[in-house]
Amino acid sequence: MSIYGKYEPTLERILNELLTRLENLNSDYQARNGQNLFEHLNGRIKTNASMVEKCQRKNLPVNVNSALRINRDSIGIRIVCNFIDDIYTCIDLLETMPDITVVTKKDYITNAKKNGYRSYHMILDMTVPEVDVDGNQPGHYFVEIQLRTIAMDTWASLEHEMKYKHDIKNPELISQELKRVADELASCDISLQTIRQLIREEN
Ligand code: 0O2
Repeated sequence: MSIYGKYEPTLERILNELLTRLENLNSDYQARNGQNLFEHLNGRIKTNASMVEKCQRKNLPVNVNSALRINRDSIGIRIVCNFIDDIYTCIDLLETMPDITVVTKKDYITNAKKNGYRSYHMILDMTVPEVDVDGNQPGHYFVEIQLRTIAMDTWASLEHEMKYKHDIKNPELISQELKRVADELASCDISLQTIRQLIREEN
């Protein structure tokens, strides 16, 4: 039996609804502005094994309350944008969705993590017609949104892969190099945005 129990179909439905809404937002934006709001989207329900491992790592009881209430990333969506500005436009649009309240925001773009990680994280509280784990109906479900540029996403994927390689001979050097590359990519993101601005000013 999954840690999500009878709530799993609701998680799947919410994920699919949000992905559709975001795709529609992108199409509308494209129609109005002639360019994409984001380059691509990924969504996932955190796997049972991964959620159980997270509960154990945090010394939480392995149950549905920990999975859906204490941990807030059972539903996760990653929005990957071409330019930094587009991330903040997406955030503004997400905040206007009527059945969504933003619970937390972490701007690791303005304040990068020590290892060089950059991304913007939001936890949303979404009101849905289905019952939730506290017995409320309409219910409330948390959703984690991560917003990044393509460069930030490339770096995070590589760094994530490195974390699971335990046979690295010189981890300090690798961390140092990863940090250096993260900073170089951040500088490229700023340059790309400046180039876009220059092109816009010419038109
Ligand atoms: P997965 O497999 O991606 O879901 P939390 O850990 O969620 O209880 P915290 O520490 O406040 O709470 O979360 P934060 O800082 O918002 O980051 C959560 C997620 O961001 C992680 O989820 C990663 O996906 C991503 N992340 C954060 N820091 C890093 C980093 O240094 N490198 C990379 N590659 N990703 C990072 P999970 O649950 O760890 O994993």
